[in-house]
Amino acid sequence: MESSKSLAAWEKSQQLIPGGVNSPVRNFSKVGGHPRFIERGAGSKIYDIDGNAYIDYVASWGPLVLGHAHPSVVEAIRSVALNGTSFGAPTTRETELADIIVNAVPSIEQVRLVNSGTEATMSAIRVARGYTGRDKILKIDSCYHGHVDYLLAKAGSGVATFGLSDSGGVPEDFARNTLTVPFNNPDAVREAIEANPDEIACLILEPIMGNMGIIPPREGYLDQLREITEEHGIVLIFDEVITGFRVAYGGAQSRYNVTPDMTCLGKIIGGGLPVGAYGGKRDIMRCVAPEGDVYQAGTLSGNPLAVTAGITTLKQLAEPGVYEQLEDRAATLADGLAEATQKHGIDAWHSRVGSMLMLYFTSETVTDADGARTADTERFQQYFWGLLERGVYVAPSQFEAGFVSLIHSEEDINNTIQAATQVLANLV
Ligand code: KE4
Repeated sequence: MESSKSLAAWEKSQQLIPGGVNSPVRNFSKVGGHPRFIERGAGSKIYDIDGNAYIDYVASWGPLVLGHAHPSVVEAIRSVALNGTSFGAPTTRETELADIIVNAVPSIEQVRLVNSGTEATMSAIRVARGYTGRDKILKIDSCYHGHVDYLLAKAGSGVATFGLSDSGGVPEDFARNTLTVPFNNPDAVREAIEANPDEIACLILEPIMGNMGIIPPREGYLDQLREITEEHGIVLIFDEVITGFRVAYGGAQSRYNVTPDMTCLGKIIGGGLPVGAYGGKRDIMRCVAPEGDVYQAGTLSGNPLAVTAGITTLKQLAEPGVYEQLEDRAATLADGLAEATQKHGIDAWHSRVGSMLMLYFTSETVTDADGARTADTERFQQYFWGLLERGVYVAPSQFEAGFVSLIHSEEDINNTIQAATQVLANLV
């Protein structure tokens, strides 16, 4: 497969941009080799600068649930741009997007638009701290919520120890108030709360883990978290940056029928342009400036282009049959991959919720980050490159997610299964 132009582009970009990329996961460090520089996307496919075409399951890490360059999204952006790109003043479009979100997401009575998922989670936690007057936060091991200093903390040795910084440039003191517990373990949450009575402002989690592959909540887990946090006056925050409008129109909270106090959104609500959002119960959101004393701001928050791309995308998702189609296409793909690993005697754990899925190369079951870490990343690397050479682009890391979009055709799915079967047949 020709990739000399991408290699040359990679050599140049590394001179000017740290690691040659504007976000670490793009640089293929988890699978080796060099990244493919993308020229364009159309529907279910992306095309690199060497002219190779790929069926795309990264979907810009989730936002492109309608596929690339969806005509109505592109047209909406084009027409809005003719009237200006940003005013630093309110527009009715922002209210329209807020209205869609409030009506779709059970926990959200008021919402503030920001520019990324990181901003959304950072702001939601600040509001939870302001609302409760408490400093400590509880998070789940290996849930990722963006690059917020005190969320780049790793689990200490004990089950519920204080966070230790997990990134350069983050002082230990910044992680000190961050407690980390394993996913799918309500007792660990209870223990952490009992060990820090009346000190924990919030519990933030991805209701379906999407940053260690795909790990669904065990039956009843989310309900138990709702109960425990309610009991202790702890703000329950669902980080639905990935799952919002992905696994259901109302997100994971509507799929599992568990309503948190606050929700963070991103990705899909921007339709491929930079939008994040955080929202929740009115009496919590009234803490946010200028109404309340919890400060949060953003020059381009709610700008017309990004908001319009989001509105256009969400309107398409509100159409009947959308989530059934996503479910159906993703199930066909997941079943085909499972059949292929069984046929070739490959140890694998298959995980799927709605249109997000991941295949782990392990003989273990994967119910938390420790389970995910048993995966054979060498085998994943072979799988990744085998698929790429056959024109299928999956996430360049065992610990990310795959996304099926509305534009993936039955032919795309069948071609992907065929390619995966060939690759799995030759795995060593
Ligand atoms: P951003 O700041 O990247 O928009 O969103 C941060 C974020 C927050 N919460 C969840 C659950 C997330 O998954 C993310 C970002 N996701 C990663 C990939 N899993 C984005 C890709 C990247 O970092 O380049």
